[in-house]
Amino acid sequence: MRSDLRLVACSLRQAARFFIAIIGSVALPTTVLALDASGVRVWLPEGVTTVAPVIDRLFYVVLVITGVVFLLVQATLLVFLIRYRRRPGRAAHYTHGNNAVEVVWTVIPALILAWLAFYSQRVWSQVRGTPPPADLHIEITAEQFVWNIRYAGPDGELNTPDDITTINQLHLPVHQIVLVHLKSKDVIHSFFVPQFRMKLDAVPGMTGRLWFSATKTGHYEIACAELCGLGHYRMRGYLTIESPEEFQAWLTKTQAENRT
Ligand SMILES: [Cu+2]
Repeated sequence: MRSDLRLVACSLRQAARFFIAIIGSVALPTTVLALDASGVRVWLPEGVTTVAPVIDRLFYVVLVITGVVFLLVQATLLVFLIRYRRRPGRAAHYTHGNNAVEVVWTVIPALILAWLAFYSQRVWSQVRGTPPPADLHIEITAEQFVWNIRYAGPDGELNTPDDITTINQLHLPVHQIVLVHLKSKDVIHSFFVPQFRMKLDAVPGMTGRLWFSATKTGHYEIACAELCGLGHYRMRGYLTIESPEEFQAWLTKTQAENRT
């Protein structure tokens, strides 16, 4: 038992030394996070909704934890492979293992996973839980291979004769809470705007619900993130985030075009 412990301690020391040599790589996600926070894009595209920072933080926390565990496991494996390789004249050593070490490497990951479960649940309920009262309701119906977009007309109600409709052109006002009612006419599609950190399947027969508030004006692309047929690659929408005044002007113009 004591010799087992000494063996484990010695190998762990060696693994630690090896790990220190490659610890530079652990600093990578931290650097990426710091650069992202300072506005330099190295990995994820810019996040332009109110919930994007919380989603990104969760992503990087998971990345750092799994990155450290990955490096530790690989370093230990390498050290053991070299240190205990077959050598002439050295007999194999039989060991049943070490209960204390096994308890430690079971309890620590279990605690980390439980903490991550609670942490991600908090983020999930913020992003996909009950939406806050919306400033604007729109309906998006996916179809092979376009996005049909519907705004309420002057009566403020969706699915009435005065609705304003567009194809693939989604304009939204900045800093307003938008609630999307997402539908599909035919097969499963998926509404995806990477900069919004938003992705939701459009399932025939169901109405999905997605809310967000954009924090920056600009032009973005809506991708279909579900292989939905031969034309899937060209199922692309254009999203413009603009000031409320510009949005109103665009809506009025589109309404006039709908009538002609
Ligand atoms: Cu599609």
